[in-house]
Amino acid sequence: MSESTEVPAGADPSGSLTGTGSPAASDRHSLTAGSDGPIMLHDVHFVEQMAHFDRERVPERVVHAKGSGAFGVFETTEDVSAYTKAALFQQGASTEMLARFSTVAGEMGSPDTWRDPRGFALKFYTTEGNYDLVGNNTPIFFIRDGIKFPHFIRSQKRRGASGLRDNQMQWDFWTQNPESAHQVTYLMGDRGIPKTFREMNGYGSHTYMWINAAGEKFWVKYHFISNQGVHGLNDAEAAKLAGEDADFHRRDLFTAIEQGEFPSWDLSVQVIPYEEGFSYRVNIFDVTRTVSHKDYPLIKVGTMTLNKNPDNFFAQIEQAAFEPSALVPGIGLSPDKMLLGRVFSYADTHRHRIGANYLQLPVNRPRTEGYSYSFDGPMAYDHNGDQAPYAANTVGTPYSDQTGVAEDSYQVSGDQVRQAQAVRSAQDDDFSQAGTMVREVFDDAQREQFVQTVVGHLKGGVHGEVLERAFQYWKNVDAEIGGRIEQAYRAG
Ligand code: HDE
Repeated sequence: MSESTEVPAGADPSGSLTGTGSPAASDRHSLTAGSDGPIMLHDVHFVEQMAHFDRERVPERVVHAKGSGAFGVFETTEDVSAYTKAALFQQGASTEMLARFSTVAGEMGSPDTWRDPRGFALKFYTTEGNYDLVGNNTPIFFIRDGIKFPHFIRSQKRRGASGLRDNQMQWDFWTQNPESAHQVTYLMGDRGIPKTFREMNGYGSHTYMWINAAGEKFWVKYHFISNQGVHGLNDAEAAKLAGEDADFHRRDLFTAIEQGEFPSWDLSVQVIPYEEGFSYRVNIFDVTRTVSHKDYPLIKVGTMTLNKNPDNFFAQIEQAAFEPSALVPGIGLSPDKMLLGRVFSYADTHRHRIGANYLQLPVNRPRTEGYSYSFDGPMAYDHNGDQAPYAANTVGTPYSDQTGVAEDSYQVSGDQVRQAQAVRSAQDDDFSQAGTMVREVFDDAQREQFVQTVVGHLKGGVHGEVLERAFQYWKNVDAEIGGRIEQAYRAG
């Protein structure tokens, strides 16, 4: 008996195309020598479908692999021209943008609700080129020197033999790198697992430079405050959701936008005058530190609203390439060693993950027009026509020729050394700000929850010297909380 060839209800049998655009013979039957015979190699449609399928994936991001995104608009409602000349931050400007939210350590299919910081990556398609602000939902980070980053990330990922994650590795790394205390306190606290992507804040985390039209420089710290409020999940809620719906955060974001409930965030900045930045009591170029809001209050800039879901997840979210090196006039970097390490790493990983011409993809391409001296390469789509491939030339192709002090530069001096950033005061140590969070930001219930969360994490396989060091780590943060953690651990 031969197989049914009935066309299912709703199907359209009017024909599909091959990759070269001609009619495809069949999407349901390969070409064979007789109905029971072998497949013919000259079934080009079959061969093309298989070969393309074999190449359907690009490598997942080495960190922040699981993420979700949406398009939107950033509207500058306030006048901050005293601090920056960037076109996107001039009052009344409205700029199309893309946001991608992510977990850090998990792989592409990992549950959305694992305890982890969340990425908060933004791409603004400005009239002066793309501006990418690639931050997290926490204002701080685990380490202060980029050279430690691969080690830190490997301690969060999987063991060589078992392929399992290992809390012992995590605490071994954290306790040997006490600058992590502030971020680990945040991670184990109430905001350690956001309820949804919509209900978390975003931070630039590093200190960046702003430059106004007169050439004056300022240091800024970005705060995107959620208009949906900030809410978290506890371990039990998160574990339940991880089992029931690993894509809980992705589903929430997509559904909300689909239903017209557009999430929004107000952007404010802390502005630190240029000279003060070098002498403030904590090192503002150390990403493990926050800067007091009393000293530098938030100044509102505008509002970001996400109002459009991707048409295609792979093309627009998986292939989206965010990079802290994408800057526009009026915005610069700072001497933060983590930030400077990142400036190299992102475009490098994009060239590996997506390809040398990743900036030509619709989601990544700038909206500006002009001449560029980047030529050819794999999969070149845009081209330079018959433009002279060298500068300067006698045929008048524009080229750039700035000289002298760079507008977004800062002064540097000293020998080339390998040593940590300068400690500026007694408060500029690794434990003070973490201790303040435990004592002054958490309330009693949050402190109790925090103790339970840390103890639960330690009970997930932390032992021996690392366990002892973990108790000491928390005693250094706050003697009382450290004592409570040790006691609760030993009691249970
Ligand atoms: Fe990243 N990070 N990172 N990071 N990061 C990446 O870039 C890296 C750091 C952050 O949604 C990678 O495209 C180094 C801090 C986000 O596509 C990679 C260092 C902060 C995303 C990379 C850091 C972040 C990434 C992996 C230390 C918060 C997701 C794939 C010097 C302020 C972006 C990719 C997206 C992604 C490197 C530290 C945030 C490998 C070397 C600090 C939100 O390039």
